[in-house]
Amino acid sequence: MSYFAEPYKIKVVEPIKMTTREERIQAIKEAGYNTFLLKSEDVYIDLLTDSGTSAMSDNQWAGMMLGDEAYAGSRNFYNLEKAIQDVYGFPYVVPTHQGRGAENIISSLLIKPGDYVPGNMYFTTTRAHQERNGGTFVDIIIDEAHDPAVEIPFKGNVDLNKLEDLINRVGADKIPYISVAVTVNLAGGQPVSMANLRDVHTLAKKHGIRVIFDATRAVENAFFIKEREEGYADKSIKEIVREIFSYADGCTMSAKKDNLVNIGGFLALREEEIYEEATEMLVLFEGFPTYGGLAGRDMEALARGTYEMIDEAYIAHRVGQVRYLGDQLINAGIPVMRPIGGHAVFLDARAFLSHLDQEEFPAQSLAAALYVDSGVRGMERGIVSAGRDIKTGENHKPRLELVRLTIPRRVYTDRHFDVVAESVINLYEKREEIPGLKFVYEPKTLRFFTGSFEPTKKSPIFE
Ligand code: PLI
Repeated sequence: MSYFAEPYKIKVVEPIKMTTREERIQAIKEAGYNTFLLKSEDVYIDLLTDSGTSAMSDNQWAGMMLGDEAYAGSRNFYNLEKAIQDVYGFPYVVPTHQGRGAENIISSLLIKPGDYVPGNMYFTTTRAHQERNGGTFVDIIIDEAHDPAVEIPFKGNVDLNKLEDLINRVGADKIPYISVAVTVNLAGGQPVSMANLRDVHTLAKKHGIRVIFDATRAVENAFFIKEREEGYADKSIKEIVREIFSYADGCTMSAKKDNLVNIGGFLALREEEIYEEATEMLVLFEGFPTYGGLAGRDMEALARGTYEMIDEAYIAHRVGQVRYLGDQLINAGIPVMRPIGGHAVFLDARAFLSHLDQEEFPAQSLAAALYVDSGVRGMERGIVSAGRDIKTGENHKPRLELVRLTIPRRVYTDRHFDVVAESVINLYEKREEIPGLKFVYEPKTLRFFTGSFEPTKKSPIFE
């Protein structure tokens, strides 16, 4: 059986508000056509992100009551440390409030001005921290990852030639570490193969360069390896996760994704010296080493979530539910990023709204139009998210211009995804009417969060 019903049942429900089209037109106008600025209570099905939006289990909630809120030496920290050592295989664990807390620490410790940080496609906060510390991000993902239509099993792979060329061009001493995301968020949640991770590690070690993984959705990556890579079908998800991380010197983690918690993150490391330096930064920016940026109860929920995420039935259903939505759209001929990834379905806004120029922000407009149509909230992942080049001030123009429909873990039923599919198909039928947008307010950093827009012309879509 490839896709089965939820391997859990519902014990608590959270009612959601139904809104009218008129209310939604007003709400999106007030939000400056930016779905980040909508009030959550005005949203029917919230697919903005899978970050911190998971439903926790009864076991995790029970653990919350066992929070030991001591400033130092909380028992929940030791439970968390043990879980991370066991599941990921790193000896040193630095708890942070979320992923970017870990990114701040590792980037500040390892990157010097003038350095280069190769990575398999950028992620917004990851690149922002690298640049803040004087590094230049260099994209070393395979070319196919930038084409939404190419269907290959491991579209998140590193192009080893691009990596080797960079090492030869700038020298290994200018590369503090290679940053590898498993899976690759902005490439559509696409996985990296085990063989590729192994090869990156071998090449890095040949040149004495560290490899730091972004572990945010590594369990989803492990599922794809089990499903698609020869020799892994009979291995457990836990074994695959352990092997993945055996090819890294450390990882940053936004535990708000894989690990099924609403807040939390960590930096995990293999080298004692870096760990010691990291804890010095931790006390400055996050908190004491046995809590970082977290309450005892949060660390307990995270420790328990770290085991729930590697449950075979859980992860098969998780990826299957994302695919359930994706397949409905593919069958209806909607242009989406192929193949369907681990955490989200990405609409290809460039193909969907081929009448718009990329500088009219097609994905931003499509996300706003979807909200008005059905109260479904997605997120722009295209030219707005990519921001401007820090040297030239010009817009980065990514080939991928996407609307991300991100699936929270254990939150919605398949019926919700039927509604989402119906709305996207409805919009596709009247896509010519969807207008472009222009900035009314453009923040200097991470502009997608708080920027606001207005339509370039009047359209029935927004009236
Ligand atoms: O949001 P944080 O600070 O816990 O984590 C930052 C972060 C790092 N790496 C990756 C791959 C992410 O996806 C990520 C956060 N992602 C968000 C918020 C998202 O909506 O995808």
